[in-house]
Amino acid sequence: MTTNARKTNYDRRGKKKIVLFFPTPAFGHYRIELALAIAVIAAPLEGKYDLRLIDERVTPDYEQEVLKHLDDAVCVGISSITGYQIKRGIDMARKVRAINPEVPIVWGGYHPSLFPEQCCESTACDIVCVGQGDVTFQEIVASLTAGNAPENVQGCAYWTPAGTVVNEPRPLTNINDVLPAPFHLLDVNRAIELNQKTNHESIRTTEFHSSQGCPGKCGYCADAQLYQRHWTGLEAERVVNEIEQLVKTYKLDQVNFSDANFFANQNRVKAICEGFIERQLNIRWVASARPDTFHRYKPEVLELIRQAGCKRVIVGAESASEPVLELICKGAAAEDHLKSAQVCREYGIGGTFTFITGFPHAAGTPQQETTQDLLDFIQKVKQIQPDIRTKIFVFTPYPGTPLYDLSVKYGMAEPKSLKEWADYNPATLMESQWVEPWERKMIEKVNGFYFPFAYPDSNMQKSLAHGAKKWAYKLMHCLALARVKSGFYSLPIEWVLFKTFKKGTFEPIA
Ligand code: B12
Ligand code: SF4
Repeated sequence: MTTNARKTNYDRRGKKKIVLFFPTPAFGHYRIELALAIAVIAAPLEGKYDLRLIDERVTPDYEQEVLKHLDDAVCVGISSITGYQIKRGIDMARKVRAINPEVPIVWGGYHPSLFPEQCCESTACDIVCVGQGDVTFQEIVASLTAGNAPENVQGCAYWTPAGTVVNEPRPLTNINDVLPAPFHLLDVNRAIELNQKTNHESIRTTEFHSSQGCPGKCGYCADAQLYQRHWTGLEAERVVNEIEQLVKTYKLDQVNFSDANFFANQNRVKAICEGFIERQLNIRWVASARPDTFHRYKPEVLELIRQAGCKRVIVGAESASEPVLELICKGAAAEDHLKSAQVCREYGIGGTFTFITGFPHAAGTPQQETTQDLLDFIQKVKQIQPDIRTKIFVFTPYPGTPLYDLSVKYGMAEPKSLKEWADYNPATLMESQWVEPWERKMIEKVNGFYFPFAYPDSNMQKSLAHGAKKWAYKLMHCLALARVKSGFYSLPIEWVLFKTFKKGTFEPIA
């Protein structure tokens, strides 16, 4: 797609429809997390325009649903994070252009916010919403329906034949001033059912976004770039009211908070838990916590968290090595991880502790924390509480972060266009220069297979005690424990057999 092929017409007077497309965000199997980004930007436009929210993963005939509304469309909006979602977004943009080259295409989300000019250089994109979208998108739409390019809209960039114009940034909006996400514009029931089917589960789960930003400064995290380390949370009462409504409407059993840092404010968490208990919501919930925050919560609040149905906290531990924790500016120590594990055990709250291996280091210098070091530490966590799930991700440098800049300094090739960013994802970075292929295999084998059998969680303990497969599980448990204790993982016949019969690992994040 070349720049001079553009026929975009910013004069959208008289147009009534707004098409918002949420492309599949990641390659491979991920649970469907509701497309809340497009719901939030749709909220202020409800009742004024005919809104079509289309999620590639959920909407049947999604392509036709996007393409059939173009002639009467003010614009087509596309949401994207870095990587595969761009690929799917570009694919849809090409189809839109082929049917109606005049309709402006607006991109928003983390990736376009980081590279507004680069995005507008691609003919897949005319306008970029930088950062929060609710007010900016509303103003972009107002500008287009008045017949103008978004010249006076803060927080946006837009293509013109003379080049891309980047407007001044928009100050952050307090999340309490943002309207509730209109879940009814998304096909929530279908998303729930698809998740139930793919994950073989009977519970009904959906996402909820209750705060934005995070005061942390982890060097691999894109959050600071968008929210400038400024955390704001929805008032507890609003969280409880909205969730109560969702539970009733969609008969929910579980809510997954998609906040960057749900536990940032202890008083708010306390009030939310009290609300859940008072209203007898009887739901389970999952949320993310920093390792240094969670174990410092007051015992009475931790008890409330348990009583209010917290099923699992997702703790971004990342590393147990002091130099690595310093490199990544985690602001937490290995001791914090272990204390958080103890809290999980004491209060009967499940945990998923995530780790990252393969942080950038100069050529010729050794990795500061080897895969074996990390596995040894995870063993300590499992010994404290076998119910804790542990995930090891291989580091992928995400743009807009200090560790991305360091990776480029150490020789990583930088994508230079929207199209090149489309191929940037953990799957294509398999040959990461900081992790050897054998280490990836080791992680999959030991963390994904031997640890869960060696330190069985409550589900596996049931399988060890009862059922037809009891003896097979018991045998696996003994073998795995012997392997873990001796550190001898060669000739992993049982692992090869397991992989032949079962795909994936046992431990989903939530
Ligand atoms: C849900 C989620 C997922 C979901 C869905 C992704 C998605 N696109 O929503 C899944 C599970 C698939 C996922 C996967 C991954 N994720 Co993720 N995920 C999130 C999470 C927790 C919440 C996103 C969300 O729903 N926010 C709520 C909505 C309301 O906010 P929003 O998306 O920012 O949207 C606002 C604006 O951006 C804007 N906007 C957004 N879209 C649009 C569209 C238009 C047209 C307009 C005008 C405006 C607009 O307006 C919205 C309202 O203000 C965020 C962290 C966070 N708390 O935000 C990380 C986050 C988006 N993920 C991230 C990452 C790195 C990943 C993974 C790589 C993790 C991993 N190691 O596996 C993978 C991706 C793999 C791949 N690329 O192949 C990074 C993204 C960094 C980047 N440069 O893009 C984030 C920011 C986490 C972080 N702090 O680093 N993730
Ligand atoms: S604690 Fe989480 S959200 Fe906050 S900066 Fe670190 S990684 Fe990002």
